Amino acid sequence: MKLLDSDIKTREILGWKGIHLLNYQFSACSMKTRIYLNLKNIPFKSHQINLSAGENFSPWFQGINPRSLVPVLIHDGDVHIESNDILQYLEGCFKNNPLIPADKQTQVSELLSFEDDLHIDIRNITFRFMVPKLLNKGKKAKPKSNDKATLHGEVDPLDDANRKFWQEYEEFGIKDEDVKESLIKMNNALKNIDSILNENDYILGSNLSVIDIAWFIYVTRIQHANYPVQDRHPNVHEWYIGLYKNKKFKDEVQIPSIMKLIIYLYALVLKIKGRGITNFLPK
Ligand SMILES: N[C@@H](CCC(=O)N[C@@H](CS)C(=O)NCC(=O)O)C(=O)O
Repeated sequence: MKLLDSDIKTREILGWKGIHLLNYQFSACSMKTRIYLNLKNIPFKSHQINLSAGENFSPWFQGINPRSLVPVLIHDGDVHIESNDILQYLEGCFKNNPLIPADKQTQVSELLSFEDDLHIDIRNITFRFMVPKLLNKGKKAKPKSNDKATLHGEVDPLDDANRKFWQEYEEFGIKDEDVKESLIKMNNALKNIDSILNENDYILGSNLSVIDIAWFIYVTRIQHANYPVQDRHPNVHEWYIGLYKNKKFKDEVQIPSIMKLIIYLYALVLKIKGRGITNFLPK
């Protein structure tokens, strides 16, 4: 989704030449975009927006993305938001190493949109089983900036939805019924992918595509949350191991040892309390 020049209030970026990615090292959608850029050998300048410190709600960033979300692509001063739109836009610009087969553009678009719909579920699973609430304090949505970017001239409703998510998270955390629902959806999607991978090397058939990148990120994330991928979806596990061997994938999903330790200890506490992920998974 390309923004209009008049949408952008942080005007300095309009003069940026080449490819710039405003992203956060540990954000799922950012990882997806970086892996894509790596696989296509597209040189880009990465600008880190620290979500844990709430930098996505700084007036500077709010003046760029009306949704206050990463990633944002700036290509010769044009601003693009929404990770899946960014991939499809870049594929149109860079024809080398195709990752969206020309004859499957509609299917890819539908599958990316399905994946995007599950983003809230990945959030629920992450913030319920991977990141203790205490560590998410800085994530409270900061007030709307006076110079907020617009979406094609209008106020963007998805920004309010995101702010509401953080407000409810602050008050209630992730509720049992929400995370259960999210796990059902994730389990169903992975079951389906598992049966596809029983017959194919990749999700779209015999060639690697953006759909593999997108699901590689989700599988990374749910594994961190201790979802038993290998037990439940063995073909997905095999496919994942294969992709993980590639540095262009692997390097983008690394997390620091301290984060691994926190995740491990948090999972242990939840397990002892009988509130771990396995207590919520569908049969
Ligand atoms: N549909 C959007 C989702 C973007 C999104 O939710 N990004 C997250 C990181 S993965 C973010 O910026 N979160 C910051 C926040 O919620 O405050 C996309 O694909 O770009």
